[in-house]
Amino acid sequence: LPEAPSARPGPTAPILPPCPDSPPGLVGRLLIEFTSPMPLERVQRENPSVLLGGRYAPPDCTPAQTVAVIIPFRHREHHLRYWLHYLHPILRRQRLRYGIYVINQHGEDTFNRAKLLNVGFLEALKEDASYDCFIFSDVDLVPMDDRNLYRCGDQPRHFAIAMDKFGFRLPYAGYFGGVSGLSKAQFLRINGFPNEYWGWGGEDDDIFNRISLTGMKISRPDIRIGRYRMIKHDRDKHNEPNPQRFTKIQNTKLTMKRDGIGSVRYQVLEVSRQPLFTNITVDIGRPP
Ligand code: UDH
Repeated sequence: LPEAPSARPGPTAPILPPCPDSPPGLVGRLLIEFTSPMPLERVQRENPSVLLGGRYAPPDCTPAQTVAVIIPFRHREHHLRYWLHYLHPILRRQRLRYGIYVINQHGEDTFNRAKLLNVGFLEALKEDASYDCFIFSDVDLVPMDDRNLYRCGDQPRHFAIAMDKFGFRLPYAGYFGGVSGLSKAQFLRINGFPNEYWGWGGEDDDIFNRISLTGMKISRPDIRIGRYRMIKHDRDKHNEPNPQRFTKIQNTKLTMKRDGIGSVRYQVLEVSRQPLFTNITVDIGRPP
């Protein structure tokens, strides 16, 4: 594979001042729609400053963090084009140093979102050991406000708190789904995410439990800023609601020690650096 260009300044690059805490040039509320056609060539043309593999660093300042955005994925190319179209400009305006990782589940066995996110954490770090903030985003969720900053803080962050499909409200107090962010240290403190939730549902509640059980608290943006549009879609094949989810989330305290980032087993089949993202196709096995 070709060497990925580095998003970090080289030895001859000038030393840039730290990026300001509130990025200048944000626009606030955004118009998000999913009706115009969105060919990948167009999205690539719109984002010439993004480096191979979906890496970016601001030209005028040094960010405090390096952010890996991890997307669980299978058969959603159409959604990914909208996501890239909207998110790259937003993340640039937020003055982030970042990389985009699409973790593509190989084969047609039952989908496993949380296990794919664990794979994303490990594989992103293999590419660049300087990642210290991990944002986990569904491919069909686009923020409606660029003041919703994709960065990590002293507590795990929940970004997608006001989705259109839930009437722009949090569906329940412990909801942690859609888009969330943990620093490397926070992620390791909860032993990462569970690997044993096959099919739809429950894994986000298990992650919420892990966070509470380790004495951390969820941080959230203002409800007017944490608004999201979801791309409408039918239920995917091979991601049926998991009937075990209700009992499993009762047992997080017992399972989180043995099931997590320390026990994840998988095989990377392909790493492919595309112009706007890195695609990692992975065999994560199948439910027992
Ligand atoms: N995902 C895929 N491919 C799949 C399944 C899931 O890429 O086959 C990823 C994708 O990033 C998606 C995320 O996992 O955004 C979460 O899955 P989801 O979008 O299916 O979950 P959500 O709760 O929808 O958004 C549930 C089905 C809704 C059916 C509504 C019918 N009107």
